[in-house]
Amino acid sequence: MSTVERVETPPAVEAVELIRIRMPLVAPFRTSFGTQTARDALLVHVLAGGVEGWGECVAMEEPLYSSEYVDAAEHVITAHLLPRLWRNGPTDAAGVATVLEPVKGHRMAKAALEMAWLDAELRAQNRSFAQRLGAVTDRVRSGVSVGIMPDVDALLDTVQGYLDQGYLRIKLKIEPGWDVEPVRAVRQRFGDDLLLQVDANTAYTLADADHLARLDEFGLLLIEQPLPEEEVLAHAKLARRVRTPICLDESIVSAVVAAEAIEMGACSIVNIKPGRVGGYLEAVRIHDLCRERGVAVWCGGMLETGIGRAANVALAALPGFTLPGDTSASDRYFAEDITPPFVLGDDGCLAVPQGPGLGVDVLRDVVDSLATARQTVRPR
Ligand code: NPQ
Ligand code: MG
Repeated sequence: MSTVERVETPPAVEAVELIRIRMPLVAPFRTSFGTQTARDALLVHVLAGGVEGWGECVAMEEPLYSSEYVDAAEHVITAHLLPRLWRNGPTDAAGVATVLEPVKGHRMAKAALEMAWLDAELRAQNRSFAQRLGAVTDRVRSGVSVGIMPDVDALLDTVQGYLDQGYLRIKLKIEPGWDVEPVRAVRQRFGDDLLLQVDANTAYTLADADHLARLDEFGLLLIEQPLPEEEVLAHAKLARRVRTPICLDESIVSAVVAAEAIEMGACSIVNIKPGRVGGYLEAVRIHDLCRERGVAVWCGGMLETGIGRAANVALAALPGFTLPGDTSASDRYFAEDITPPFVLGDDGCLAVPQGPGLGVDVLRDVVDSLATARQTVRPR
């Protein structure tokens, strides 16, 4: 058979295993929406014509970051998304989002399926995520997200520890009552050259504009998602009242919203999280449109296991990712990961996996030891 212009029939997915795992965090992680001590993750394992693929759903145990949560994601996958995919017949990874388009929202659930389909497809084609997404580098600069601490001394010790490890950028989680003082303390202790930014996870209102402008004197790279998810226009109004660049996270749920937010002047930087926007392919579209408009992007993090981390690192290797991401090493969060761990290099970078698909081996015995529930879904 000729290989020229051959239209390959995508491999039919014959089974989808949904595995819930509980991974303890190395330390509690406090944000403006709560304190997390463990990661309850949902893994998607697809089997298709002798190849396998892995996906990870980034929804949290509780709907505190966004409206999605892991039990709901698992339910919509089994009750709505997989039945649509089975009914449609075999589709390639690029077609998953199209088939699932009639279902509103549930982007983290959709992203997990598309990711598993992509991994299977790429493993079959002997191509990497990095190649498929358009990576232009084999190492990505890494930052770290630092939780709200009991006091400033504990914060300074924690930041010192991360800088000793080689992280290139520090992001402080903030909330009303924990903002100007910790930022001032970190700036004073570590100097003006430290790449420093803050993330409020929607904890403020537009009435706090004058207070947030007090952060201007500290030369922050950006302030991330100060206002509620739906308040895109309010971010544009805030942007005219502070000098620190506004970066959106929670608000950016699609390429369409990203384009509108930029046009409105609501953000000059975008945090790209593939789960939040419905998958890696939509994430690439957001990267592309931001790049066309001169808007810097960086790769966010959702405390991914090595599966999601591998794909994030591949994405962060695209040319528009000009700021260090929350692509931290595995040991920032977990003592034991379900893949060989991502380790921070002496240059403060993580290596982009180059093997087929995600390019990481899933340690099945570790997955099994952490599993709290599992089910296998087949077409019927
Ligand atoms: C953010 N991530 O950028 C998120 C928020 C976040 C690295 O700061 C469990 C699962 C706990 C997902 C805590 C970082 C979490 C989580 C925070 C996501 O806004
Ligand atoms: Mg954020």
